[in-house]
Amino acid sequence: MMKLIRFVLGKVILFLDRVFTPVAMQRSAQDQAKVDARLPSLMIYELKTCPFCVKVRRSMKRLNLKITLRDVANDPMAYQELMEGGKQDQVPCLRIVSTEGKVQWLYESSEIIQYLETEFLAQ
Ligand SMILES: N[C@@H](CCC(=O)N[C@@H](CS)C(=O)NCC(=O)O)C(=O)O
Repeated sequence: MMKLIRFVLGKVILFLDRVFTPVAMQRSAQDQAKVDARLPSLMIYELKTCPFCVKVRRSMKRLNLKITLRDVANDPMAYQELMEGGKQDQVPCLRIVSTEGKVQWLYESSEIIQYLETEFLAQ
């Protein structure tokens, strides 16, 4: 029963997200290219119907960021990476590779959104 409720809720969340898709901010072609060049250093581990992941994906849309998404439910490798790297069985999680190659695993949707806004809102 709980599985069914979760399934239906997930579909409702995805439907509402599609209907009320946020408007993407616009940058000049040059600025967007600069932003896009930074995105391979970021990766988001997520679940499609997790409301916290939807929140993060909506922020990505608003900020016009095409960050690679890894669905931990359908990609065993992604789940293994998350558990080995981040060490917490929780999504969303943002994997950040610094310019020096240092890897950081950032949990909590509000912190991820704050990070993305700090890095990309003014660019
Ligand atoms: N406070 C967290 C909550 C994240 C959360 O509860 N995610 C769920 C999926 S919707 C999860 O990963 N649950 C597994 C667990 O916590 O072990 C956030 O805002 O990111």
